[in-house]
Amino acid sequence: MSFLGARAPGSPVPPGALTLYGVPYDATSSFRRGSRLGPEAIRWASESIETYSPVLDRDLEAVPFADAGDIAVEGLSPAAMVRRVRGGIGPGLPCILGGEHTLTLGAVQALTPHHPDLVIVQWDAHADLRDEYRGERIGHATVMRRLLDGGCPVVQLGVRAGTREELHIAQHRALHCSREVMPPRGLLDRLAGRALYLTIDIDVLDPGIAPGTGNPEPDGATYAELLTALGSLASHRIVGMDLVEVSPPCDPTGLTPIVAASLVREMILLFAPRRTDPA
Ligand SMILES: [Mn+2]
Repeated sequence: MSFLGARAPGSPVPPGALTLYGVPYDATSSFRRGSRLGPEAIRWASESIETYSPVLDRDLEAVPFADAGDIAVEGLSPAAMVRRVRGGIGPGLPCILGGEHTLTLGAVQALTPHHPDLVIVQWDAHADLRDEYRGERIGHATVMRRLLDGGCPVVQLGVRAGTREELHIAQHRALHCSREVMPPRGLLDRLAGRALYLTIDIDVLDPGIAPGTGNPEPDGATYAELLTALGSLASHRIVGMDLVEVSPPCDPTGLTPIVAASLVREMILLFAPRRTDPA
């Protein structure tokens, strides 16, 4: 099954088109697993929503994009999964459906050779800045620390949970870290022209909207707040993005994959090259 509106498998898309990938992996999830089922649930839920976004006044029908299916990661160690993701991303604008947050490492490693000035913009309830977690250095709780240690500038938005040490590191080493989901004006100006990778942990949203995630935190953002924040980067240079930590079994109502599918639609409509764009 492909995401709503994706070109049929095998049919050509223009060079540079957005391509969706699933990474069904949750081996390091610490509390409630199930995000390996996220990509398929998001694709399935996408059938229940419209291709048209009234907020953006744009339609997926006008955006040529592909769904490359899932990257085969079952049974791999976290390090091997990261390598598989790094090798599995082709040309064009990747948009990855998780799966646990660890996959962001592989995506960023695939992009940095082409975009050495890459900046990570993260929406997440958690800082994910631990040096290690349960003896592992590669995992969903350490992913942003590995990126930071690797020299990637990181912007953190919507962060409202972490250890004292993590939040200290965020304040001193991140380009920006705030509880707010909206990037401040000055930061938007600083990011203009830079290659940006957007990573959205679904838990940045309030658990009342998106309970289906491994580590829900109260007092999160509304859907509209997140959408407005994403929209603030609509004119920036986005070279990759992901939506992670959707864990369908944690949400018996089935709401979370539908919210996630809506969000993916808006991400595509905001950031994918459009057919009407001048060549
Ligand atoms: Mn998180």
